[in-house]
Amino acid sequence: MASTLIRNGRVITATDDYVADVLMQDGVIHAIGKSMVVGESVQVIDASGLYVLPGGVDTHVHMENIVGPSITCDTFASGTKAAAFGGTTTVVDFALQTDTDSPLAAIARTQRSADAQVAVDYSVHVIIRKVDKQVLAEVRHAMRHEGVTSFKMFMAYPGVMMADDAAIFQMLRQVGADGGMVAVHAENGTVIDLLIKEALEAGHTSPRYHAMTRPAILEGEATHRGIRLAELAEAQIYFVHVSSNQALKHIVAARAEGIPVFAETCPHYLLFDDSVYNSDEFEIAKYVMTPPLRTPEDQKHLWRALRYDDLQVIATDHCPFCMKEGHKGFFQQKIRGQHDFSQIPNGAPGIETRLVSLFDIGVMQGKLSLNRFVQLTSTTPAKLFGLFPKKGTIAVGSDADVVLFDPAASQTIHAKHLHSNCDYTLLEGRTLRGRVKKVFLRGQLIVDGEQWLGREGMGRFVPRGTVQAF
Ligand code: DUC
Ligand code: ZN
Ligand code: ZN
Repeated sequence: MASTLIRNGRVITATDDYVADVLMQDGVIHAIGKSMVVGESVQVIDASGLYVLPGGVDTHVHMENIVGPSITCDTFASGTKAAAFGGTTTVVDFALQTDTDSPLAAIARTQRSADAQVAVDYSVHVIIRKVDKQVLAEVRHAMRHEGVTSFKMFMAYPGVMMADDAAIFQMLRQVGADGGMVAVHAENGTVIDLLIKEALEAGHTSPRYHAMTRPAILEGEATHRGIRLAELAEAQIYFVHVSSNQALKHIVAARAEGIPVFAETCPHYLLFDDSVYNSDEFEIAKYVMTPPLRTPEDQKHLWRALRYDDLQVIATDHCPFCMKEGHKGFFQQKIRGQHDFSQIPNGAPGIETRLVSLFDIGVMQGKLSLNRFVQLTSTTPAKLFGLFPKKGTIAVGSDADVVLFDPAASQTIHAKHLHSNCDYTLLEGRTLRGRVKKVFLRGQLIVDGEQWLGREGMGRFVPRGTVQAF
């Protein structure tokens, strides 16, 4: 395989920051040095003035996922192409245990769809809805033999996705003992469903009531319950999409007690607040995601937690649904909830704008150091989900997943220029500093400016190890 030398870029990892040459060969980083001399067969790329970052690792994305009665509008092909353009070279999606199949069947089914389509490397968390002896046996098998070491469970959506506390406890106990991770959606689902029913009965049907029926206190209550279950199970636990200080305060306290609690937030909770819901226009269905956007005060706490490591990951929860009826052949997406907010599929796009938006509002605004930016978007997600050091860093022997990032460039975001199938972006018209210039997947150039050089199916399923956070 051809070798490429990235000359004179500023290499930034979670811990280092230096100018060097990086030689990529046979899909991995072969050598890092100064003024390296290479043969004529090696392609040399001048990266002077550019950052050389490890490819982003996004451990919370939804392609072709069934969410209630809808399916997310990105295929594995479109979603991973969008990921690549945004500087993300590894994604962890979901395999859903349905009523009719088992965890192992869910993994196999997802792989059958993904393998031929993915343009970046990938893995899956298995969503576990019901737990019995057979499920627990398959979960253990998935961890030991399939390289699938994380599982997601919902405390929300009764009758659809919700698992009861005993099921979550059983999973925490076994997966924790085996060194894997249970990722939890923490909201008190039964109380939320009651609030939704009452709102609709009162004639409150517009999208703003999505937020009003999912108050932060119910995220906090479920987070606290999840922590206590993990404590009893003596297991590590990971909270997805943390949005509020109500949740954070329990996470901070538990970590201070020495309980291995980990958590992510998402760019939308840092970019926007609940003032967007001050309208009865259906347009705000764009912001119907779960949990909903919170107050500016919550946002301040999220930034603080990111700085002091009470939050360890920023993942997108890329869960796209179109606003326009029939866009790219997708019908009945957000519009399903035109007369009933509870029918709006929950989720928003964000996979392609994660790095650049966080670079702008985090690094450029002095809230995150460059090292911390890399740690939150690549290194720690790789460590928590068993991908490190193959993924998540620039080191000799790691996969040559490399992003050349121009900190001096800027761009104005428009949905029509992005690569997701989604017909909108929450960042429409916003100018952001920083730009992904080139992306390499295992040494192959897949994004070169606006040019797509990748192809469907070139991504690989990555068998993962256990949690590497201790
Ligand atoms: N939770 C997610 O993680 N994604 C989409 C919807 C939801 O409730
Ligand atoms: Zn969720
Ligand atoms: Zn999600």
